[in-house]
Amino acid sequence: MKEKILKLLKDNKNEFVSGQEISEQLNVSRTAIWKYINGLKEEGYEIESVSRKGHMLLSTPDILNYEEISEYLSTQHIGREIFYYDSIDSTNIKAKELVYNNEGHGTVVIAEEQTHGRGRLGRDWSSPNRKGIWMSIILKPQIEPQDAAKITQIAAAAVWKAINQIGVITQIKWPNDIVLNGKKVCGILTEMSGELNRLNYLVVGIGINANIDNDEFPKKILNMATSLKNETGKEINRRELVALILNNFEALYNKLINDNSTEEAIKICKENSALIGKNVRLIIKGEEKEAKAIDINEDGELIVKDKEGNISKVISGEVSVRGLYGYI
Ligand code: BTX
Repeated sequence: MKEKILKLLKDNKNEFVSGQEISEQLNVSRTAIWKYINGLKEEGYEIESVSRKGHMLLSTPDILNYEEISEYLSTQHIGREIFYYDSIDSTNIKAKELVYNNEGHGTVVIAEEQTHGRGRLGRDWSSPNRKGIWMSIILKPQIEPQDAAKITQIAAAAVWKAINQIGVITQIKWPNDIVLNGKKVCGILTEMSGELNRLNYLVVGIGINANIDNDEFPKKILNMATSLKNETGKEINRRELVALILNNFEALYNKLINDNSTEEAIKICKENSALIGKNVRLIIKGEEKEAKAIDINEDGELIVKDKEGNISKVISGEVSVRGLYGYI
């Protein structure tokens, strides 16, 4: 009911909607309306309530709940169920808990703040309150476990496309980062549960530094991290960006599931790669080796050429890639 009342107020933004009108349209008592309106006010919606005139929505808070995101959402399944939290340890951890409670394919977990945001290989992910997009998508695809890496490339392409749609051109640093002006604005953490030849589920965690100011980053990552706002000077509409990512993700994901095709996603990852054509350092289980990144294949693997001219594939799981002199 709260969503319906909010929609009615939104449809009549900056106009009063009388209690009677709400009551008649939504078949709800006046007392209940007050309760919902007060709830909305507590969430940060600015609503003017005047006796005999009714309620007028003046402004909506910058929050990432379903009501705010759905305005921009055009998906069928992904993000149609959103679990929204003010502050939790990690959206990936919560998503996995939800799977155990039978939450299904397409459910998305979003938090305004993560107290233990996680990166790959046990690393931390800094996730300050209301400054970024910290979300995880639950997927239950019928694919082989070894195809899970394709999903990370699909997510990277979806994020790249979404950021492009709001007018910012970034690069993709295989396998799981989006970079802007040589610094990281987004990281993706895909986790899976499965057996040897059966995948139970995947959780795709996406972290985007939307409106973080420089002094809000931990000092030790300032040389490699930035935010979209920092680089463009513009405040990012986080709810629109969330919806664009989910819209793009669903379209690219459906191509994999329905046509077994990663063509468009990989094309985006290749054409906007921060690595292809560059000499890179591959760090695999503490060991470093130098090679030139030459391609990304349709399975989402990086193709590299070493000094002797040997060509090999790099699979994303255990590898970190760095530029010869810095992060890229
Ligand atoms: P990664 O292992 O590639 O990157 C982690 C490294 O990036 C850290 O060790 C640190 O150096 C640096 N770093 C930490 N925080 C940030 C930041 N905000 N911006 C840029 N660099 C940073 C990348 O792992 C995958 C990150 C996924 C994060 C999402 S958020 C939603 C979901 N929930 C969760 O716990 N993780 C994912």
